[in-house]
Amino acid sequence: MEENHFIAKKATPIPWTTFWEAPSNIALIKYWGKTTPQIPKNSSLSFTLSSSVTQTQITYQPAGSGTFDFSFYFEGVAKPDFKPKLQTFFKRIEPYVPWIEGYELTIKSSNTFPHSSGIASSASAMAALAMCLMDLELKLFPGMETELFHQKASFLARLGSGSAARSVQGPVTLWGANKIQDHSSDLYALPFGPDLHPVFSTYQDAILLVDKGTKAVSSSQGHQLMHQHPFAPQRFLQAAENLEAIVPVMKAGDLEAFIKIVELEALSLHAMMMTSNPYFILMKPNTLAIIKRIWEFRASTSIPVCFTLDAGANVHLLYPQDYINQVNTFIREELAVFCQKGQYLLDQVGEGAKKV
Ligand code: 2P0
Repeated sequence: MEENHFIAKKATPIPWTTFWEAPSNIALIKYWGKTTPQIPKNSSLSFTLSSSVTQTQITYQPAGSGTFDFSFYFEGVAKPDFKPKLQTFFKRIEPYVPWIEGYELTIKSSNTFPHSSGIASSASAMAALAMCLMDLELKLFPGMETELFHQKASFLARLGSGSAARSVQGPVTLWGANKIQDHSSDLYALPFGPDLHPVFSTYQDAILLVDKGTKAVSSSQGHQLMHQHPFAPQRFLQAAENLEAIVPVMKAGDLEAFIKIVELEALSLHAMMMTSNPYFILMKPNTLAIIKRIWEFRASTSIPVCFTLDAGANVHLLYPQDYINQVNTFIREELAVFCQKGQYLLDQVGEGAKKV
C-alpha cells in the first residue's frame, strides 16, 4: 500500500473524547538503522506485550477553522517539555489526517509500568496516541474497514516512533517489506497471522530491571550512527536472513532454533552499538551476569528460556507459559539479586491496543 492510500479528507470538527491503551513490544528481530521518515533499513519482528501499556485519553474540542493546538499531561501533570516531540509528530501526520485542523486537543497519558524503568515507552505511547486519532477518524468517516483502521494506526504510530508501528496488534507483528509475508510494508506492521504456533501466543516475558536510569545514548542517536557504520550493510543482510529463518521456526514452534536466532539478534544489536563511531555500551555488568545465569539454567534444566535485549541494560527473559513456575522461581531466587532494587516485571505476549 502507498502513503497516499492513508490520506483522509477534511471534516467539520465535532467534540469527542476517546480513551485507548496500547502495549509496549519487544523485538526479536531488531530494527536498528533507518531513513527518513522512519523507514527501516531492515524488517523487524516482535512480541506485543500485555501488561506494560500506555493509556491515553484525548478530548477533542472544536476551536475554529485554521487553528490547531494541544496540551499534554503525563500522569496528571502538565508536561510542556514533551510538546516539541509531539509537535513534530502532528506536523508529520497532518497530510494524512487533514480533519485535525480546527481542534484543540487535551491529551492525558499514563503508563502502567514504573516511570523511568528503562522500558522504552515511545512505542506504547505513540501507538496509544495513534489509536485515539484513528478512533475519531472512524467516527468522522464511518465504514472504514478494520484492516485499514489497523494499518493506518500502525502507519501513524510509526511516524511517531518506528517501533510503535509494531504495538497496534499482536501477539507477534512484522514490520517492513519482506519476501515472506504478503502485503508486507515499510510503512506499517502486520500481524504474523494464523500460522503462528500456539506456544508463542502465550509466551512469557520477564523484564529484569538492571538499570532504571536514563541511557547514555538514545535510540535516535543509535539509529543515526548506523549511517556511517562499517558493518551496517552486513548487519542489514543478517537481519533479513534471521527474519527469513525465524518465520518458519515460529510456525513450527521449534524452540531450540528460536533461542539461537533471538539471542544472536540481541547480541548483534549490541555489537552494532559497541562498534559504532563513537562507540558505546548500554549493557551493565549485571546484564552479563544475568545472561550467564540464563545459559547455566538452560544447560542444567533443559528448560527453553532465552534472553533478548532492548536498547538498554535490562534483560527480557523469554519462556513458554508451561514453565512459568520453574522459571519464576529461578528469577526470584537467582536473578532478582542482579536487578536494581530487586525489581522485575512479569509480562506476557498480548493482543495489541484496545479501547479503555
Ligand atoms: C526495536 N529498538 O526493534 C529496536 C531494537 C531498540 C532496540 O526500535 O527513532 O524508539 O523512534 O524510530 O523505535 C528503538 O528505537 O526509534 C528501537 P525511532 P525507536 O525495537
